[in-house]
Amino acid sequence: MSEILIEKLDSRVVLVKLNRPDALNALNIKTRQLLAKCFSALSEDKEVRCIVITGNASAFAAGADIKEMAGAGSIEMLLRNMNLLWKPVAECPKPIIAAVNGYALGGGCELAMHADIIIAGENAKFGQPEIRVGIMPGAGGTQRLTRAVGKYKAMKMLLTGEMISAREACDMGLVSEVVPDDEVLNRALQLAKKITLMPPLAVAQIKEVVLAGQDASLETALMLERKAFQLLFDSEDQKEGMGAFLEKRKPSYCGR
Ligand code: DAK
Repeated sequence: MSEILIEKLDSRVVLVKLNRPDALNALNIKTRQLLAKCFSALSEDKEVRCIVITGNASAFAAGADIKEMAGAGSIEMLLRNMNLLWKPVAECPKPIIAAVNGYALGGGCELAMHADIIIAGENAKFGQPEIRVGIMPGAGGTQRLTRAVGKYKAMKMLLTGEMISAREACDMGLVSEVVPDDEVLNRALQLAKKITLMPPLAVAQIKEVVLAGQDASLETALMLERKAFQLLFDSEDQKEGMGAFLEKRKPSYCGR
């Protein structure tokens, strides 16, 4: 059985499922290599409009695989160059929805934070417990988390390694929506379906501008927004969307 399972639900939505149940979906090197390969391919697949990533009922992912890191030295960690494997996920231009049940810890929480929308089950638990095993986050935990929830909530999680509930995570801005555990995947897929019906160029521009804008000054970010906004007026889908509104019918977007 592969460490990740990839299912095309229809040609536009792809479900990526982490599949190491015996290790609470801990992200070993093999899993991350497969994830990198999968996200590179999905990024280039013109049919795919939304990706849902999930785990199982017990865990989204309980972190990087501690068994693979325990004996490593710093040069070995450097040579593993794991950031190259996170890149295809971080740079994926398609919307990513994380459907989280159970533990999303360490690298698992960081993987969820690579998503654009996070749907969590009521009993999901989030945390950055790396400090408890003598290290610190290495895939965005100090940065994406702080940007999502602010310094004081982030510091508390990072310095104590304490887990937080899905509700707390939602209240602080780390989760988009909390639903009953058994509805997580359905809700994520429902949102994915909704996104696939939106104009793909606008979807892609929104994702690009939100992510790039976060790291720019407000002035620069607003300029990025303005340029992307103007660009969309040359798309067939802008004419279709506004035409459909005026003609009181449903739009049908072609992605051009
Ligand atoms: N790694 C490896 N195995 C893990 C694991 C992990 N992170 N988490 C759980 N497992 C395994 C357990 O070893 C156990 O396997 P067996 O002993 O049965 O073979 C099985 O999953 C079930 O776990 P437990 O028996 O512990 O289950 P419990 O329900 O009692 O406890 C738990 C669940 C989630 C509270 C506990 O398993 C736990 O504390 N897990 C570790 C959580 C953690 O510390 N996560 C952070 C890991 S460090 C990098 C980027 C990022 C990172 C590193 C590098 N680069 C760019 C270089 C990230 C680092 C991390 O995430």
